[in-house]
Amino acid sequence: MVGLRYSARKYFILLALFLTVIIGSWKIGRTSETIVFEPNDGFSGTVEVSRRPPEPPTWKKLKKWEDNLPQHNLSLPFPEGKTGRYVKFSNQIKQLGWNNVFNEVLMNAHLAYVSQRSYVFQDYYWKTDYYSWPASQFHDNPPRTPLNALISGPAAGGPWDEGDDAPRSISERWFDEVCPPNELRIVNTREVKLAVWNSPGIDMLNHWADFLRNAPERCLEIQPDSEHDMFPQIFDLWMWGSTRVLSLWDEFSKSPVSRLLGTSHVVKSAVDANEYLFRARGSRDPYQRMMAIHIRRGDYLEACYRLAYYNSTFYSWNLLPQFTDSFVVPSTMSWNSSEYTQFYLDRCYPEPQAILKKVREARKAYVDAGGENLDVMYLLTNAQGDWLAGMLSYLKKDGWNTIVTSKDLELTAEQTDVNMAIDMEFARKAAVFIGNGWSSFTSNIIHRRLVDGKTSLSIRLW
Ligand SMILES: Nc1nc2c(ncn2[C@@H]2O[C@H](COP(=O)(O)OP(=O)(O)OP(=O)(O)O)[C@@H](O)[C@H]2O)c(=O)[nH]1
Ligand SMILES: *[C@@H]1O[C@H](CO)[C@@H](O)[C@H](O)[C@H]1NC(C)=O
Ligand SMILES: *[C@@H]1O[C@H](CO)[C@@H](O)[C@H](O)[C@H]1NC(C)=O
Ligand SMILES: *[C@@H]1O[C@H](CO)[C@@H](O)[C@H](O)[C@H]1NC(C)=O
Repeated sequence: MVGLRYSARKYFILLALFLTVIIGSWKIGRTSETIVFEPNDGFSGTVEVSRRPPEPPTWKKLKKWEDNLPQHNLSLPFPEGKTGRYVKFSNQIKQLGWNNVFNEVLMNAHLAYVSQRSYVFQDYYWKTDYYSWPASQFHDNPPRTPLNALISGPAAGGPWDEGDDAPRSISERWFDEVCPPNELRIVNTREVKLAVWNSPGIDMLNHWADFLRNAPERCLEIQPDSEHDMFPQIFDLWMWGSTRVLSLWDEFSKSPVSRLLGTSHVVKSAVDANEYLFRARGSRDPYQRMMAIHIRRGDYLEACYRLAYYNSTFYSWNLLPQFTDSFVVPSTMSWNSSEYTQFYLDRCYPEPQAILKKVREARKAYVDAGGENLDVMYLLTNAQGDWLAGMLSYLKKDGWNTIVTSKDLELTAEQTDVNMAIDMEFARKAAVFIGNGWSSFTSNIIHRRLVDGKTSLSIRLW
């Protein structure tokens, strides 16, 4: 078909972007050798063996709960039930870090919402390296976590606003019931995507929404064009890793998908169980006095070198212009010089003195603007042993009376499974948050903070 293949020039640009983004956010380059040399650091999100419950959870009850959602009922009137309109995005990215998946889940759910179709939610499929238990203990390969363990809200089947008659999201298991093969239209992304493959995010959204709204079939399944498109997502990594995403912010941040996004019951239970750690000094609301800092370590050093080599910008919402800590390389620095690379490392992989400096500056700016004094610190990290001990002693000297890290949490098997979402929840609630501009983990925390109404002054980037 004419126009299907990208022209050679476009392909070249795509390839350059591919390298940028892959290395920036995906770390597909992490080889088994890296893991052998850095047995702990290779597994950034996972809980150390000594802290990990012996068996991974089966999620039996939660799966049953999902199966029993009230919208899983053929008798419901339009736009739900057997006459309802549905869209399943089978091109959604799988087996990557949770946060690369999470931003796409939310944006697809918003797309389904504006298209007046029920969004089909799916389990989170782990990138096996990141799972907290070894392959010998997997219940499924790759391991899967029900979406409702990680989040709650309309994207995961929760209710819309009162009075909003949009169809609720359904599970992929229910999709097979309500959309039998003879009523299903399969759409390959190539049929729709090419027209907007390099457009501002908002144009991609509107183009797909028109298509999904106008398609007469009740049941649509979007399948990936894996043959021609390296990232066959609707909102793909080219978009998340560039300023094209920003045109979506206004609409997306006001969407009920964002406003009604909630914390899962599993995450909430872990926050409740561990919150006492932050009350060492008996304060009423520890979050009002809390700064949360996201420090990527271990494998991230390698990633930061590559981010510099490929001139990577910040990721997604970290690019929003209202933040004071934007990242612009001075034009006087020449690419791939040691000065240029160091400029990236200072921001991407800050050393303890730089971390302290930023923490002081962020605290001062917050207090000067009328914020409460901050003396509770939550340090979210994949850093190990010695490095962390050193960092903690510096912070203590700097007047942080209560310091808690990811390693201090006590978690059940279910909570261990979703440990990244628990860290993100503490970072969401803290008065001030400092994150890593290249990280999707940071970007999704920022999304929630802004939707919660937190100020841009309370959101800092190394
Ligand atoms: N608990 C916890 N997990 C983390 C932290 N930083 C990174 N991770 C996890 O480390 C794992 C590997 O990260 P990535 O593949 O990079 O995943 P990601 O969630 O998309 O995030 P980014 O790398 O930040 O873009 C993921 O499961 C992350 O959620 C942290 O501070 N705390
Ligand atoms: C399914 O929906 C119908 C119509 O609203 C309702 O009468 C019925 O009780 C529902 N079934 C279940 C199991 O909730
Ligand atoms: C990064 O920038 C330099 C200098 O502008 C350029 O030569 C190089 O091709 C760029 N690399 C990528 C992957 O865009
Ligand atoms: C970039 O810098 C590194 C380290 O100095 C060097 O080994 C490499 O050859 C350089 N690459 C290019 C394309 O200049």
